[in-house]
Amino acid sequence: MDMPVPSSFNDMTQDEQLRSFIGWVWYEREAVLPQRWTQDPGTRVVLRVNSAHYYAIVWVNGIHVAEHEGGHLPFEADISKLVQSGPLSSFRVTIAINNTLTLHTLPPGAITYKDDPSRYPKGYFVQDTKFDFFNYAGLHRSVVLHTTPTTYIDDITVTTDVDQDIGLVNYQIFVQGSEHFHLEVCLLDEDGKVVAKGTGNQGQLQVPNAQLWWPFLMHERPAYLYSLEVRMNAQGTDGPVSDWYTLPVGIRTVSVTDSKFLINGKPFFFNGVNKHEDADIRGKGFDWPLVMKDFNLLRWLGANSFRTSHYPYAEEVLQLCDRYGIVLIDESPGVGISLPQSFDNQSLEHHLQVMEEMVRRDKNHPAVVMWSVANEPASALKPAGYYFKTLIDYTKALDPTRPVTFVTHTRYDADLGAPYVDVICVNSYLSWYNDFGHLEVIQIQLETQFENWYNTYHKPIIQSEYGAEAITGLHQDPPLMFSEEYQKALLEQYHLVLDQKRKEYVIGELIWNFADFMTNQSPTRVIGNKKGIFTRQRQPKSSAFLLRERYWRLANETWPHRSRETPWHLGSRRFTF
Ligand code: BDP
Repeated sequence: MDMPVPSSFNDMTQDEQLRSFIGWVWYEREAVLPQRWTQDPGTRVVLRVNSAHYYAIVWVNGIHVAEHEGGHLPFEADISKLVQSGPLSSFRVTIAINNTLTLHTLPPGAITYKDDPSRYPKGYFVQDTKFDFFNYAGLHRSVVLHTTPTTYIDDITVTTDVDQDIGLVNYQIFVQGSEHFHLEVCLLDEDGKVVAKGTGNQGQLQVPNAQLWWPFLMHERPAYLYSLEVRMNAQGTDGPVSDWYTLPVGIRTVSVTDSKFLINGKPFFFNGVNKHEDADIRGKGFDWPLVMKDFNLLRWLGANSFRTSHYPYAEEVLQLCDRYGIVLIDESPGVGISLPQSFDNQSLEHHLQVMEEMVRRDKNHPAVVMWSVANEPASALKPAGYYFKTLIDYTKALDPTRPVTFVTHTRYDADLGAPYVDVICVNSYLSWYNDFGHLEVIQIQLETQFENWYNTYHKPIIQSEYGAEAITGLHQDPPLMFSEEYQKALLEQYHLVLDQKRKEYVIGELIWNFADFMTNQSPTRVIGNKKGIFTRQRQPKSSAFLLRERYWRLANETWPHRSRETPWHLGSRRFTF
């Protein structure tokens, strides 16, 4: 059957067996390459898979070229030898994908065989998961072919600092294919003017009167991006080779005190949301119109941040965050780690590998200000202390410039991972999963929650999830659960306490969730999770207007000196694409 890429395969047909399919699916297509690529031995041809959920094996003309575990991070294979060996300029690429989750995958899952013949057919099994979103599968992001010279710029690491009004840009460049190369770097401002130059594979550029990268609404000129142009010249086996790459660079600093999160030395508040990569029909497939609509809704809301709950998002999303000044907490797929077996060495080793791939992919984005290694693990279990200490230490070693956290729902006095985080991120569903229907208990319980955490750890706190389900169009006053009024009233109760605690040590609030999203079927889910403030089709519920009023007001109060947003105006519009 024809299958579009990028897309999840699950919702593409009327076939329920395909929708809930567990096992191997096979993607295959022929591709034609320009002769230039196949005839020139100085060209390196690369096949890059941006996301294949979950386990993938790749063949080119039937020859195994890559294998990868993990559904949210890219991998690639050098296929030059295979496509340059004969006169053919077309070749076949085959990608087999298995969506089975086990106790050692991220996220974990388990296949349970039901072997009571009086209740289930022979061989019957189900995939159990401990996370609350549908396990969509397939090629969720593009599969691309690209070329480099045989000696090429393989990676660049940029970190930035600020000294008075001088921006410091530290760079390190990794070249593959030859030991003998010459590197030139050049930093350009947004007008294309060269502001600093350097040579060699590492160094520091100094930018006097640097324009800093500021979050959306925190400054009159947010999200300023310089361009780092890297040019390499080398002596290859067949003569001189050159390669170049341009990387957007935002100069900014991030630091954490016992009660504040500082960006460029100024207190930053996460007025934001949690998201999912999720939509009708395409499932988790990347879709530009959807991404653009979401960014426009974020800016309409006055939201300055989001968490990539509960896995790394497409790189295009991070690039837009850099450009708009939307701050990110970048989260790994460590969601639903709940059984003791998922804390063992095999799981830990894979988790470390995922952090390595994630930091390598996302390290240069100024929008990313913190790593989250997990969401709601069973962090009261005995092995959790060692597990999170190892994971957080390792992440800090990979990237010493950003704070690291994980998001908890464990009690403050039982959490064995919390001692190792820089910021306490806590989820709570007061008057939803407990004391349901009783909005009057939220204030006292939330106050207690914050005080307990703060008095134990003296670290800044983010309310990293809170919310309630609302079926759009369902109204009930006085508010009852599942109505738009109840969702709104619950948020308002949270806000009363958040307004107080923001003056002390609470540094952020991330609503659960930006939009309704698909989950497994269950008696508590009405075709998915309905805690969105937008529907799955991105239409606002009443709570979206409440949040919009709040976020714009908070921005105006906290950062009054920023210039006003340009008002919507009639007349012609300029589109860039
Ligand atoms: C939290 C989870 C999130 C769920 C949410 C909910 O982190 O993934 O979707 O609860 O139940 O515990 O709506």
